[in-house]
Amino acid sequence: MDDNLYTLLASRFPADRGRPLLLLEDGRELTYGEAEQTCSRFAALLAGLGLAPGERVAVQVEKSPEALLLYLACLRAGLVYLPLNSAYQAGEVGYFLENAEPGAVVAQPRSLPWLEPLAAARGIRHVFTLDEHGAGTLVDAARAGSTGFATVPRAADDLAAILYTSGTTGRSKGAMITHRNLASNAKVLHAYWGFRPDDVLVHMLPLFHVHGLFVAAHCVLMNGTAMRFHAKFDAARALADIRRSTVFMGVPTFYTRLLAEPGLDREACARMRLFVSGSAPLLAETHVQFEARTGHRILERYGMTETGMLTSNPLEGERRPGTVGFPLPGTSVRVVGDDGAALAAGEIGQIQVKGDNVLPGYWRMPEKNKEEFTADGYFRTGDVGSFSPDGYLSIVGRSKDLIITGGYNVYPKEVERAIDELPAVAESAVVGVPHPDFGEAVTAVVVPRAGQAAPTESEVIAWLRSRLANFKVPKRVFVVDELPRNTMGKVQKNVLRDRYGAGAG
Ligand code: MCA
Ligand code: AMP
Repeated sequence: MDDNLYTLLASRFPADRGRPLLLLEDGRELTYGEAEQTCSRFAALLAGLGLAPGERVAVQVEKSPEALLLYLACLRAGLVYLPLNSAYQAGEVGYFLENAEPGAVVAQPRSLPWLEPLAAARGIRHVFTLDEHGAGTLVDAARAGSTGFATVPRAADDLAAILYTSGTTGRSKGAMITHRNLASNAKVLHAYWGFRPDDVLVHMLPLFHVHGLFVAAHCVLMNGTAMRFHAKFDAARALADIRRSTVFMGVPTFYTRLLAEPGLDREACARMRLFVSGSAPLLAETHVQFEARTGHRILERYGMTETGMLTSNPLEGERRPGTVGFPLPGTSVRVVGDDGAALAAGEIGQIQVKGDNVLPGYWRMPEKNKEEFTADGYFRTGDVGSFSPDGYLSIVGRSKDLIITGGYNVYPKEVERAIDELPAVAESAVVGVPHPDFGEAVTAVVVPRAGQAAPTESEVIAWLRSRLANFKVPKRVFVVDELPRNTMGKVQKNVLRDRYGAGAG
């Protein structure tokens, strides 16, 4: 029995392989047949390098059709796909390469000057390029490869991907995602959201995180239908495509930006059947405004990199603003108190989850696995919430110190550490404050070192830009004499959020 996710997906491809998988911005189409062939060539190339099943392939590229096919090729070759946000800087990528020990790296050509030495220092022999147009040494090397690559069988518990998520300590953890995790979630979402033979999805999410790579793309592949595939989100283009499509998936920022488009109305959305939001809290106000303008009630769902999708508002029935709906079939979700006992509806506690979609653990971090799972096998999400009496889950906060900005996660500790490396800084605190576009804006509060000239806002920002992915760089930096602390000496981040909340928008 082959539990390779690719085998499942391929079993759902249309019998007529001349049907389109990708409808591209320039009017070109990529058919299922063409996708299969290119994917086969990539898989043959990787396997031909001598990479054994289970070895990691790190990929830091911009979105392109080839990037999607490279992911599928890794599945097909039994390799473990390790996607990295294209905004990550050398220091961030260096850690991932060190920790995951990939056998090959595929990178943006512009990264080669720093990436090649990093890879060489870690003994990674194979480095390929792939640019935003889908060209590069990867494609060149694969050109002559076989179009009949035989998919490598995998067991359900074999790894399909490793996705790094930052930790509250500032150290990233590799979430190990198995073929079972992905297949179970793909089947459930495809059914729960009622995919139809005539569906066309507008795909504007990045491909290096769960939402765009697994949730959106897997639904389309499971459906054997087409997606309108864009390099990135753009509200005007989204609106143009919504007029001729049926399903849209996005983070809340996509929806607030769509609402700013004067052309967003019922007529523009007449062909649409489903708008899905996730990755960050959707304001009830956005939900209500969207319905008033379009007649559509956005379906909000909740998930994590470590778990895939966990809960969803219903396709049929009430989609309740400010809630993330019901546990998905096969996923068990409970809200527990500090003593670990399950709480009654209406009570607020820690959200814990279990199911075939939940990761087996973090890559090479046995001690973390002990902390993050309960004795009876539930994963601690770090999210805080409560169930309504009729079973809708609401997320009311997080016990983890995390900022979600435009759907991307930023762990304050990582940014604070980078700021504290500045010689003129004594200490710093990073918080998320409300932001009309990104939901939360990363905001830094900095205490200068005694006797030194205080760093300016622009100096701190310039310093961070060279070290961290751009979305982690604070939108504002405030210099203060001291940080507010409680009697235990702990920085009162809530005080900072209140104090600087108004200044960051
Ligand atoms: C870009 N910038 C940001 C963000 N993105 N700042 C804060 N937060 C962001 N998310 C900054 C850049 O640093 C840059 O600043 C300026 O905005 C313009 O950059 P650009 O790339 O042009 O921005 P954009 O195209 O407008 O991007 C905004 C975006 C994008 C469309 C909201 O961030 C996006 O696609 N987000 C989706 C993230 C996502 O897929 N999350 C799912 C994770 P400067 O010019 O100063 O450098 S998966 C997940 O969370 C779980 C599993 C789940 O439940 O789905
Ligand atoms: P990530 O680790 O990037 O996958 O982010 C997962 C986190 O995003 C979750 O633990 C939640 O805190 C948050 N999240 C995802 N979807 C939602 C949602 N619909 N509402 C509120 N928070 C969400």
